Formats: sequence, C-alpha cells, structure tokens
Amino acid sequence: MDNQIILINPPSPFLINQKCFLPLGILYLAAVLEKNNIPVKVIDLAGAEDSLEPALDNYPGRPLYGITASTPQYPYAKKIKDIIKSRNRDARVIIGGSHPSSVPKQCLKDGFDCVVVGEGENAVLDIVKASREKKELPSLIRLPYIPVLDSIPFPARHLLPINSYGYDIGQEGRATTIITSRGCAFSCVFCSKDVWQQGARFHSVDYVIEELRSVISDYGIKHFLFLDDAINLKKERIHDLCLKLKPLRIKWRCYARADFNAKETLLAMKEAGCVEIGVGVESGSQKILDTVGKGSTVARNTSFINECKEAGITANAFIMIGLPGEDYQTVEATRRWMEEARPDKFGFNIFMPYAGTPVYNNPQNYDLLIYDIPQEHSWVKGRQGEYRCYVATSKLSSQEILRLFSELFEYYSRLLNWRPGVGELNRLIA
Ligand code: B12
Ligand code: SF4
Repeated sequence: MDNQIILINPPSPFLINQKCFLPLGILYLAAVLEKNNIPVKVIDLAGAEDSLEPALDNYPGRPLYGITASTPQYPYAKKIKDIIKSRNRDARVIIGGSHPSSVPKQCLKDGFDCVVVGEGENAVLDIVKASREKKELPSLIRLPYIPVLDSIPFPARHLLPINSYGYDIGQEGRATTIITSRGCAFSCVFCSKDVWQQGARFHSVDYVIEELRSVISDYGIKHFLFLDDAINLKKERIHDLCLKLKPLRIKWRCYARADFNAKETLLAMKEAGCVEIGVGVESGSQKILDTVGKGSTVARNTSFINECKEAGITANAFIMIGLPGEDYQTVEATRRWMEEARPDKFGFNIFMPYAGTPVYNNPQNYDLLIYDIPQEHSWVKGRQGEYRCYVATSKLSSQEILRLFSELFEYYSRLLNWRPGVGELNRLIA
C-alpha cells in the first residue's frame, strides 16, 4: 500500500557528523501513525544537502509530507518543500519541530500548508485523518499536551537503518538515543521552549526500562544517550531509574542540572552505568548566571564537577561566551573557573540567540545586541574554525567576542590537553 504520509528530517551540514542520532521527534510521530494502522515512511536526508532532488526521487506522489526543522535546518526544509511541490502541486506539506514552533506565521508565509506548534503526535493523526476525508487542513495546529506520556508508543526506530547511526560515548560499541521526559522546569532566558513550554513531564521508570529492553533485544545496542534536558530533576525518580537500570548493565551518558541532589545521586548514577554527564555551566561569572536566570551558582558548578570526579563520571561542561552582559571581567571569570574546576571535557561555544526566547524577544533588557543571523549559520556548535558571532554587548563587539572565544578555546584545549575535532575526530561528535 502507498505510504499515506512521508516524514522527513532535513540535512544538518553544519554538524561534524550528521548521522549521530536518529531523529526521534518524527519517529514518535511515525509510531503513533503505525499504531493507528496508517502507513508511514521516514526519510532522513542527513548528508544529502547537495543532492536533495535525487534523494527525493524514490518517493514521488504522496498526498502528505511532514518535515521537522530546527532553525539551522529550516533553509533545507524550505528547499525540500519546494521540490515536493514542483513535482506534485497537490501534495500538502506540513512542518513541525523547534523552529516552526517559534515562528509559525513565518513558515506559513514561506508556503508550508500547515504548521504544528508543540507536541506533534495527536496533531499528525488529526492531519492524516483530515486528509483522508479530503477536508481542508487548518493552517496552524496547537493541541493540548498529552497528559500521560506513557500512552505514546516507543519511537518507530525500525523505520530507519539504526546501524548506520551511532555515537561513541567512550565505550566499545555504538550508542543510540532515548528520551524519558519532555521539557524543563527552569527558565534560562536563552533557552528555546516553544515546543514543550514551561515545566517537565515524565515517562514512568517502568516505561523507560521497557523501552531500553526493547532496543537492547531488537538491535543489540547497550550504550545510550539520555536526551532529557536534565535527567536529575526529580530525586526519587532518578534513584528509582538507577536501581532498575543496574540489571540491564548498560553504559550511558546524559544531561543534568548541577544544582540538584548531587553527590548521592551521582554515585547511584555511576553504579547504574553512567559514564558521562553534560552540564550547562554556561559561565564562570555569577553576574552572568543571574542575568540569564540559570538558577544555579558558580560555586555549585565547581562542586558538581568535583563530585563527578569523585564518583568517577566524566564531566562535560557546556560554556558560552557572548551571553547577555558579557564583558572582559566575566570572560576572565570564566577562564579562572575553568582553571580551577578543570572539568574532564568541555563544549565551548559562542552564544546564539533563537527566536522565541526572552533574550531574543527583548535583547535591550539584557545588555545584548543581536545582528541579522543567516539561518544556515544559526548553529552554536559545529565545525571548528567556522564559528561566527552575531551578538555584541555594551562592552564587547562581536569581533571581540569572537577573538576572546578563540583565545579561550585554545587555552581550554591546552589546559585539558584535549582538542575537540582533532583528537576526537574519529569519534562521532554532534
Ligand atoms: C538531543 C538534541 C540535539 C542532538 C540530537 C538532535 C536529534 N537529531 O535528535 C544534537 C546534539 C545533534 C543537537 C543538535 C542541535 N541542536 Co539540539 N536538541 C536536542 C534536544 C535536547 C532533544 C531533541 C529531542 O530528541 N527531543 C525529543 C523529541 C520528541 O522532540 P522534537 O524533536 O521537538 O519533536 C516533537 C515536536 O517538536 C513535534 N515535531 C517535530 N517535528 C515535527 C514534524 C511534524 C511534521 C510534526 C507534525 C510535528 C513535529 O512532534 C514531536 C513529538 O511530539 C532538544 C531540546 C528538547 N528537549 O527537545 C534540543 C534542541 C532541539 N536543539 C537545539 C539546537 C539549537 C541545536 C543545534 C542548532 C545546536 C548546534 N549544533 O548548533 C543543533 C541542530 C541539529 C539539528 N539537526 O537540528 C534547540 C533548537 C532551537 C531552534 N530554534 O531550533 C533545542 C530546542 C534546545 C533548546 N532548548 O534551545 N540537538
Ligand atoms: S536548565 Fe537547560 S533546558 Fe532548562 S531552561 Fe535552562 S537551558 Fe533550558
């Protein structure tokens, strides 16, 4: 039977490796469609930026297409939509994901037939049903959030060749991704929250264990990246999860908040197979942490790194230069923090504001100037040497931010004796 709908992940040429992770968002949509006996095909166009036309050759003439897009993927999403429409004027092209959720009206202006804001599972079902009944599609859909996350089936991983994806978490064998919650209870002013809004919803621990078991038994994969914004938001839950993870004997990496139930939890995580934690340190300056609403302290960030070391978990500190209010003193504070705390790894980037965030909407309230950002360059972490800066503060021009970034990047690399993109080039880095 023809596929009723084709779901597409556009290329991300700015990433060092485009095929690290399965596009979980559209795989959740596919799972819900399959559960409702609706035929669906998923295409991942990772790496196909120079061959979009031929890449789409195999799939002509479907009535419905759904494209997902983050901001830097959006220019490719538009090109894909144009190709589809040039081949079949009657095809309907829907767009969802982080970028359309922030700027839905712009997507409609750009010629998409329907924009889904926020959670997509119920929306895509409604859209397919409307299309089958030959009803006009609404141009914008924003449905209430699904109250019980466990009612959603596991992502339809079988629709993509999972073995051609992979991420190295420093253990033998590839890792794949899983997400156990949606959203975050905090409100950092640079964080894009238009998909999940404020607050977090959680899968039950039993659901998570069941999903992990199914991935282990279907694909033999035993390494995972938990993609939750912060895995440790609820103390009881993370401890319960760790207890139930132990018998699975998996290795995993995750993101966590530094200011939550640290030491005891870190030890439990280590015992449950956690090898690395990515933590949003952001800056070594308390003034900056307060300005961006991080809700944490520099001292707490330092303790967290130390506690990770004690627990034997690699700490990967994410830091940005060019945040609102940045000046020479705050950059120096970050440099000193790095010297003192010495996390095992770092993700060091220039701040990139995204549409829909408080700082993007009102930069003047935050001592920030934002220049025109070409969408294809709107990434924060990509290929080394290609970084650009599109912000300035009252004390630092964008050129100066770029210069300080490069200087600090070199400094960190020497300090930690680790060069992202060189020593780790053969690893798969997002
Ligand atoms: C894991 C992750 C990554 C991973 C993996 C991405 C992947 N392919 O899975 C890596 C490290 C590669 C990554 C890279 C980047 N990321 Co990222 N990432 C995330 C994170 C933490 C989770 C993504 C996820 O799996 N979510 C779970 C799924 C279920 O949600 P979802 O994809 O949004 O899909 C749901 C809805 O959006 C909707 N939907 C999505 N697509 C569609 C399509 C249709 C047709 C419909 C109807 C509905 C629909 O339905 C889905 C199910 O409900 C999110 C934050 C978050 N919590 O979501 C940030 C996030 C998506 N990333 C962000 C950014 C900025 C980036 C980068 C630009 C960073 C960089 N390197 O410069 C790149 C862009 C990469 C890319 N290809 O788009 C921003 C996006 C902001 C924006 N305006 O686009 C986010 C929102 C973080 C934030 N809060 O600021 N990222
Ligand atoms: S803690 Fe992380 S996910 Fe939560 S609001 Fe801040 S940046 Fe976003």
